[in-house]
Amino acid sequence: RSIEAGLRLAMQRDELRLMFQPLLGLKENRVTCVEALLRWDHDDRTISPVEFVPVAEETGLIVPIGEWVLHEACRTAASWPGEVRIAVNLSPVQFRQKNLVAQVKSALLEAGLEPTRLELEITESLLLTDNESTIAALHELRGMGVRISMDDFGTGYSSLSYLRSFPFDKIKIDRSFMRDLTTRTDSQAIIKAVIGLGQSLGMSTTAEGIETEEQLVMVREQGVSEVQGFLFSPPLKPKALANLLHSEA
Ligand code: G
Ligand code: G
Ligand code: MN
Ligand code: NA
Repeated sequence: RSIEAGLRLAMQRDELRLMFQPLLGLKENRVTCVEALLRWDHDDRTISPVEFVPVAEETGLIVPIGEWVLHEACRTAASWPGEVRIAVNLSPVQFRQKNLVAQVKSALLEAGLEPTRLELEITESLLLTDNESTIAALHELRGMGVRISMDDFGTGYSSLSYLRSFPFDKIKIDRSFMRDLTTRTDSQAIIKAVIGLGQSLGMSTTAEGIETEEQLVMVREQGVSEVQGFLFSPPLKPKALANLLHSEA
């Protein structure tokens, strides 16, 4: 397939880059974390990860691509103010690599970034198997001080059993629950329940996809720790993000 062929060459041709979307800590009232979002500039257009990550997962190309993302994200974050964390999306396919923990350590070491400044986001788009090696890798990463987030919470088949099987630090509530937040009391009830669930499990909660002031007011009232969305900021180029962080500091 053409995506696969192009993707094989994308890295050597320098066609991959990262955008960075800041997350606002509500208690801190500052950027607490920034999510790295992959882009592929190919044939005069920018291709979204929604299009190519599934192909990269099928072909195994997500392994070298994901390793590049880790290094690039950590390198970029190393120049930010010290209290800002970087969040990197990991595919479950990367967890099948025996050396995932070594890859993470190497990215941190090369960048000179403290492990406590790294968050790894995992979705259940592909099943993360709760075998011993995955659990051991997650515990080893957390033991180093790396945080683990559950991304797109509430969209998969097994969100709740995921929370029981894996040691997460943060729950990111999927943006589909924000869309009708101001008109549907059931979405409000779900968000409230997820925040409570997080509290009892010792996990913080982030609301994704906050686009309006009204949505912000509601999730703030309900007690989320952090918000992400176009209201606060879209994904930014590295330079614009660095400017934002340094103007805040
Ligand atoms: O940035 P955008 O909204 O286009 O991202 C779409 C999806 O792609 C999101 O679900 C996001 O988690 C995923 N994604 C973005 N960057 C990466 C990445 O570096 N690795 C993986 N595995 N997924 C990513
Ligand atoms: O699945 P994940 O949460 O990693 O997806 C991140 C993606 O969500 C990014 O590609 C980003 O462009 C997108 N995104 C970020 N904020 C908003 C928002 O407020 N509204 C919508 N519709 N998408 C958003
Ligand atoms: Mn994410
Ligand atoms: Na998400």
